[in-house]
Amino acid sequence: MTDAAALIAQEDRFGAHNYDPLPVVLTRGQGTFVWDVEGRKYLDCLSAYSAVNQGHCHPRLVAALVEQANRLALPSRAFRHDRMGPLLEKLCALSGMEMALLMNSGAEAFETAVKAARKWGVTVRGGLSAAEAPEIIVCDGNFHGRTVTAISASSEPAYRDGFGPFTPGFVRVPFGDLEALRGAMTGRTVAFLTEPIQGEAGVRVPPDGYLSAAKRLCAERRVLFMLDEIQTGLGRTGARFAFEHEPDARPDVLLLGKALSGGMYPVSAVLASREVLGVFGPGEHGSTFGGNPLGAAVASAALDVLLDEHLVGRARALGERLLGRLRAVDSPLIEEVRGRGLLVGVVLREGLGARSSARPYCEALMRRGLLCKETHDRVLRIAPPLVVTEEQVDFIASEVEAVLRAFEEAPTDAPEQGG
Ligand code: IF1
Repeated sequence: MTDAAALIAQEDRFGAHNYDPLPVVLTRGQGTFVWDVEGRKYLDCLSAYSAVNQGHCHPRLVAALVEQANRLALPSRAFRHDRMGPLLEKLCALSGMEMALLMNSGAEAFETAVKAARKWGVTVRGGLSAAEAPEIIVCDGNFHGRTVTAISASSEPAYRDGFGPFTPGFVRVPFGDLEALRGAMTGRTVAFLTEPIQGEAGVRVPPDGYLSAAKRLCAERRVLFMLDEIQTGLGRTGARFAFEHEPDARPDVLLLGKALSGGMYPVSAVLASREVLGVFGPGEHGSTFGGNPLGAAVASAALDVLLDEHLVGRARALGERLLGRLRAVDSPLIEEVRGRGLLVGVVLREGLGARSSARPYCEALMRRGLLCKETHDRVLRIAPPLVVTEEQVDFIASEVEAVLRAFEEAPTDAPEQGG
């Protein structure tokens, strides 16, 4: 049995099967590349779902982690530490928001935002009677995490089935539909929360102007406009934040995670005004690891790398190149190529039998040295680290085209196609 096979068997024997990973066992990463235990090299086109925007094992992030780990890792929030203030100020300067609250996972940022919106609505904005429960509007197809409250907001049976009862107070509307949003707003609505581009739903970009119009509508109704940029933020879409693709879509509440630490340590943040984050009094919210100096040191370095290496501009220019190259592929298998910056989805047509599922294409690409992941069955999600080069972008486009061509010739029931 190979090392890989033994490791897979060991993982399957002792680990819960809550994922269906590609059959590759990775052991090393550097920049845009990862290597498996047999020494094969792959171009990473997932970036850990956009957490590794700065590239794998970036030397500045490793150095920040090691230096801080040798000094102070976790004093707890019972005491202050010297990494907190500088990171908070850097985050607010980068985002233009007034204050931040640091947590660990994206789901915790979501939970924090839900708690803030509810308490803000009831104790600051008002307008709800004691009998009226605050409501938060979310979008069909959303993904905000795996906690019971996050899946309570989800429309996806696969994320919800079997895990109820659910947290009440979420109202769902179609993504991108402003009139549906308007119609769903009542006196109980305290916030509207959406991803600016839906990642898990298959890289769905809303109509131009949707975010700005939603923000205006929220302002008219004194409802918080909250954006989950945990996946789209920090350069991924070719702007610092995806809301910057529209003229005036700055949110009242901004959720960050993933690339906030460059994938080197779990750090998430909720950024908002003093009025909103002021709803949390001492001891009312937090977590053991939230805001610890180790994560703060890594996050500070991750933001420096983002700016020093001009990763936002790279994502914009190389994303345009990648989208252009993929859109130029004339294939009967492709329904649409969509996305922004280096967050790209290749949507396969329906009705092609086995060839409508993206998984076999991902497995074929894996055999050709390129790692990406299917989302929602028919979408190939392509999101390389933002340090990707022009040559590597061309390689990605040519390999995707080669696999598509192989599947074009394949009889519909041939699973082992493309490489
Ligand atoms: C998994 C999906 C992506 C996110 C947005 C919050 C979170 C995520 C927009 C929660 C996390 C991850 C979670 C990971 C796979 C991946 C994912 F497929 F699940 F939906 F990227 F699209 N908001 N997304 O994308 O952040 O708690 O994970 O730190 O759970 O399988 P987290």
